[in-house]
Amino acid sequence: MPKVITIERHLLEQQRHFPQATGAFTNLMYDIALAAKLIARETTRAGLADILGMAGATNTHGEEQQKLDVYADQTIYRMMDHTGRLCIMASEEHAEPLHIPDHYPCGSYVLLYDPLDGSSNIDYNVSIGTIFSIHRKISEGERGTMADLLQPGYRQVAAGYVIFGSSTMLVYSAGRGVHGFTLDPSIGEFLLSHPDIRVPDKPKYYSVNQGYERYWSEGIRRYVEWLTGRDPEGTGPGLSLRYIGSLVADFHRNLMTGGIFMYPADRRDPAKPHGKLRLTYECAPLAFIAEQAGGYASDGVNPIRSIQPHDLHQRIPFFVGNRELVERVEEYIRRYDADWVEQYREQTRLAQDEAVSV
Ligand code: AHM
Ligand code: MG
Repeated sequence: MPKVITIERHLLEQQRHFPQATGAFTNLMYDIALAAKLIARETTRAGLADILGMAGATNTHGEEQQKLDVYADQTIYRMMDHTGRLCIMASEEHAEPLHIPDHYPCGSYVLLYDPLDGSSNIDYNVSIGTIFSIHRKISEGERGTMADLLQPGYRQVAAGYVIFGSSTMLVYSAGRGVHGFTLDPSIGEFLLSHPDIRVPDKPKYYSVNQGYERYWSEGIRRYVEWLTGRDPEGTGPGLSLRYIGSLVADFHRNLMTGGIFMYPADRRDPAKPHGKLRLTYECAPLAFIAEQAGGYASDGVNPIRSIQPHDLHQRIPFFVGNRELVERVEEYIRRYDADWVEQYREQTRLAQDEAVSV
């Protein structure tokens, strides 16, 4: 009989590498897996249950929330608020930090999450996902603070995502490689199906919303020409295009096949010069996974992991995938978008100064 490794067994085996571990991290991951199962149960019934459609409320970005977003958001919070493992949380769906209620104890970890990313796809049965990022508490005092939430990506203890697709998978890294588990719905267990995931050396796909090409900078346009082998020298790798429009699904596919995902800054909306995706909830955790699998992530100027967030909901350009592809886009941006880089640096510096003075 093949060796069946449940997520519980895997986590306990990992814990043995840390003799001082109290088990809090292992249990936190186990709580996440349990929340994932509950969300999976609802997403797979989405077409049947009377759950589709808008819940009526709008989230912090002015977008209408759908019922499953609300369900996923509340499920994660409620699963975590009383365990004594976390000191503070933040969710993409809430403008403000989520504090642990006073009557519950606090622990030494910090959780940031995007409860259900790609929710505009729910109505069409397209894969969606949950993304999470775990830090250690750095503030003094019992309760967590904003300083605990606004830590750069390189300080993450662990990160991961759950993809609700043709099957449900949980993929995570705690700094010892990237491991993927598939939910066996018949026994309700996540089983280790993808140990030690590595990005293949030879990339297959590039993923970007090509419909926005007219808003792209010179650097991005030339880079995509290169990717597709249409550059003047004809030296590009000639990749195929795949774009689902659901970050977790696009990221997961490229992690397995090799390639690059990008959501660059564009000129569509002068009020949003920094792209769409959020540093703390989306880019930093996926950057952590990518790097643990041998890839790399950048905002086009700096490694994602080096960026000090100044706002919980900060948006940044995002390029992630095979290292040489991401480094190449940085080169194109340096060469063709120098003005933009200068402006981006200046805006980031001002936003950071403002955040510090508040
Ligand atoms: P959401 O957090 O509102 O779900 O938006 C994020 C999603 C990502 O999953 C995806 O990569 C991106 O939006 C797609 O955006 P676009 O439709 O502009 O290409
Ligand atoms: Mg999102």
